[in-house]
Amino acid sequence: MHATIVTLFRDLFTPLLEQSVFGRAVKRGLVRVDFVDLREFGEGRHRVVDDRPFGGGPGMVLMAEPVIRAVEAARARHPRGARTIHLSPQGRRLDQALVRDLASDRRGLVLLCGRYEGIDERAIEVLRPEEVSVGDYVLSGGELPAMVVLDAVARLVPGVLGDEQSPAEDSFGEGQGLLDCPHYTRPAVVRGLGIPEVLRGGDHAAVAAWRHAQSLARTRERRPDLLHDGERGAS
Ligand code: 4FV
Repeated sequence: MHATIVTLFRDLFTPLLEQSVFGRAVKRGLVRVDFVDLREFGEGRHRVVDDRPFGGGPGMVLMAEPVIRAVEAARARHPRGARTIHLSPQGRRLDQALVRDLASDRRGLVLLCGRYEGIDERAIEVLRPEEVSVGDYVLSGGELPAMVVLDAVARLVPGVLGDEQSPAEDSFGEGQGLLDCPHYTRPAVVRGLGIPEVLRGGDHAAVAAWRHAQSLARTRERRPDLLHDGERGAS
């Protein structure tokens, strides 16, 4: 996995690149992340990248030319081509199916992080990026959404998750698309609360059946929208 991040704030990514699962994947060379600093493509000696919106209104807008040049520079780092993703509330909602699609794509990733009120629309018309949203709320920038994409995709890169975890078992894992089942670990009693007996029986088939039933029940209860018609029926 090779991702190039176009941003004004690359230091926001440092903790992700140095710690935990993602940090280990970077150290082991399974994931490569580099940056294009949008400021370097700013105009004039003050390297301006934003200006007031045509038509008035609050805030500032990222100028088209600096964004276009920065993304072109990022794309040039991907000889096998790259998918350009603009993180934006106007985009397709990120879900595990899109994450799987991105992870299975041999091309690199260019992640464009907006700031201020957004990016001049002509940069979008010229670059024609895929637009992806992490949720229906407004953040201060595209950096956090970009980190969400990086972390979710990296988990599906072979070797990133040690054998202690398998993406298939994750929520929304391969083909299931269900919420995850409850998890328990030692001690067997916590504040007087025990654990489901089936988990102590050692009968793997029974455990798997119980976990699937729990996932289905939870999904029906909390996210019926995730269920296919057949699954929605009576328990
Ligand atoms: C966002 C989201 C998001 C909007 C304007 C950055 C901000 C600012 N990106 N999913 N939700 N972006 O709120 O992806 O430029």
